[in-house]
Amino acid sequence: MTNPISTRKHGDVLIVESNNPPVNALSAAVRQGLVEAIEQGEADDGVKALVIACEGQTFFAGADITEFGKPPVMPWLPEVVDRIEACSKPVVAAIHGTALGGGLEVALGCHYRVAVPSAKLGTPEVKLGLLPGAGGTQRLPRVAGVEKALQMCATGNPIGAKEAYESGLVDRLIEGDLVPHAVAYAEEVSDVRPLPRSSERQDRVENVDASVFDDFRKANGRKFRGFDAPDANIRAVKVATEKPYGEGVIEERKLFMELMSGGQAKAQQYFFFAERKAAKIDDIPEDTKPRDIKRVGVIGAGTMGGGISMNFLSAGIPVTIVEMGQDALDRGTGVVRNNYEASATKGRFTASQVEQAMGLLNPTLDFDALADCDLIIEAVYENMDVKKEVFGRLDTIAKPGAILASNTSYLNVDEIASSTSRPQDVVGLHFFSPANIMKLLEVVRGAKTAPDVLLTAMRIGKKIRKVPVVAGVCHGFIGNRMLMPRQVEATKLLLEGASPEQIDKVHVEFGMPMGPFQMADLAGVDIGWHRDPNRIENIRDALCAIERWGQKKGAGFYDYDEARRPNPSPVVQDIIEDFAKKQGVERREISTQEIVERTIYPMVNEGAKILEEGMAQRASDVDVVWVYGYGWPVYRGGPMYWADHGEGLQKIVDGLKRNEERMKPEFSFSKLLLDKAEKGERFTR
Ligand code: T1G
Repeated sequence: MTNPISTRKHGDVLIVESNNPPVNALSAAVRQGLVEAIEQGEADDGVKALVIACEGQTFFAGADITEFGKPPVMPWLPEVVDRIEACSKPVVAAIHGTALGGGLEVALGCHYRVAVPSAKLGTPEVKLGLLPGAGGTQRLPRVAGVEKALQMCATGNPIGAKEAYESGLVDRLIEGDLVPHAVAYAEEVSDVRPLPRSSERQDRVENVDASVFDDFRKANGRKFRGFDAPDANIRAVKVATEKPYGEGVIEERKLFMELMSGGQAKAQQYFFFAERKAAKIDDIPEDTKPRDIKRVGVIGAGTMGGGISMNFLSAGIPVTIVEMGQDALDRGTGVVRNNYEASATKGRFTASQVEQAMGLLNPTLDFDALADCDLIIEAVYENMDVKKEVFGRLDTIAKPGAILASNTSYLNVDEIASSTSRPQDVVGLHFFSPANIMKLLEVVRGAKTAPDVLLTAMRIGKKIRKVPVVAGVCHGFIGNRMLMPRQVEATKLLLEGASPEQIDKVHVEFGMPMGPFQMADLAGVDIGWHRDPNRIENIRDALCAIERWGQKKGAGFYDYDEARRPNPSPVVQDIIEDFAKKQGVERREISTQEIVERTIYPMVNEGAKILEEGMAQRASDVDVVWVYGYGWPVYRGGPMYWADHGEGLQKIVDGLKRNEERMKPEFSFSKLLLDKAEKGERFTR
């Protein structure tokens, strides 16, 4: 193993550089090399100061997550950071890319920090179910202040170099070449004594009003609900205001070990790698090249078409958006502008970025304008005939090599492809609504989709900041297919005696953002309704017939007040009881356990069927779909991880068997699930 840390002298400054691609993770070799470099600099009388920098993409992006769960290898990170800080000569951190987690802790161990304006600094440990475990929760508030430390540690969101400079976390912003300027800065401070050691600073952690911690908790209650790590981060930062550094880090270590040994951290670390694995396509040739996407076409300027367009516009890719009529076109482009302006008021975009994005949008009624697009995405009415007609026309207009994508959320992509002479260029790009916000993108691989088309779809998905997951052609692909058994059983449970609020409560307490009926009201109870108010065959038809179409109508499964808060509806309760009577369903008390076994366990069973049919590449992809597409609580890893590590497959099989009769005829066991349970195997690592 070559030493990833190299040293070279520039005048009387020792430059210590890490070369540990891809992100300079603080592996054992890097940690060892840093300690040796510090000792080398300290022992050399010709050295008056040191600079620590990283080659490649980024400054240290944190501890090496691949080492987690393995026996610790010395020196461990807290020791390395303390050794840097104890150096008798000034050490300057030269930051570019992302100084994250242990990487920021190394920078905090340095006496000074300089950064290029594009750099980001953060403590994302909380997203791994952890907290900064190398002194970060004690040094960060001492350098950047308690409020900034709370925001960074408890949310895990990085801040930019400018914000870091304004908070005191960065001492100087470097315009131009980073390392030479960092060396010059080191020259400047080489004689400054006493050395500014972060752990010794008290001015920013004294006389702190203790209410700031509870206020922060309250302000973020919804976001942190169910998670262990955010509160542990808040507690650790609070200790920095109560105890000297030496005692504070002992408390930090205790909290860190508690989190590390807990199930949530394991689930969130599993998910970190699951998300990255989803980007990989297992079975295409290594040398497959993606096609170049310079211009995108979108057909349909409705909610989805507009949202889809925004993803590309925000990534600087021009979009030609086509509609059938001028009114619809104007309405669609108006919605796009309004969305941008609404985001600008929240500080997500500057006014010039909005104009820049809108300047890339080319609205037109002329279908032929799509002829020069490299990727054309259809977002028209969810009807197979309509889609086949659109693709048939596209086939005559689109240039050779253009990728033709459908945004369908259920329909058969192979059948759509069959309406063209180029099925190899057809793929599904299933965006989730709102398309400009939701990160999940199901990339539906047709039987004839070419490898380079699939690869291009995955790459462009990442470029527009989505999390793309490959799905096979089946009804509902991965996410919506697993949603169906949940909805079927939830509706049957209404007839059998459970209320919408009882079922939703079970799901919300499980950690979902909302339950099945709140979700139906949000999306629209009338989605997929046959629209004949006289044809009432189920509870949904009955609600739609009296225009209880959900939140948009102020009433659906719930009544909504002016603040859109859901209230149980006596009208709905009557409809349910009416239906139960008509269908001769005897109502009874339904337990929480039965609701879990009949609405969450069948999702795992369906996920297993998806895997046995090859409709997902791997179980962790199913988990990525559910976390990013539906808000499955990431501290439970995802449906398949939770089945393995949360419930256990045998318990799930037993629960499904207990309810099998009530779930027929829709329900049937996945053979893969039965097989794995019997053999004591797992879906995920
Ligand atoms: N350790 C090991 N591997 C890592 C890694 C890490 N910290 N970060 C990324 N990788 C791998 C990743 O799996 C992928 O591998 C490749 O690098 C590129 O990653 C004591 C305990 C830095 C913003 O949480 O946020 O420090 O798939 O696809 O989009 O207090 O990676 O190619 O085989 O994400 O350019 C805290 C996690 C750790 C940062 C770059 N640090 N990383 O994004 O590339 S805990 C983090 C990221 C800690 C201390 C605590 C991102 C990135 P492969 P990528 P990217």
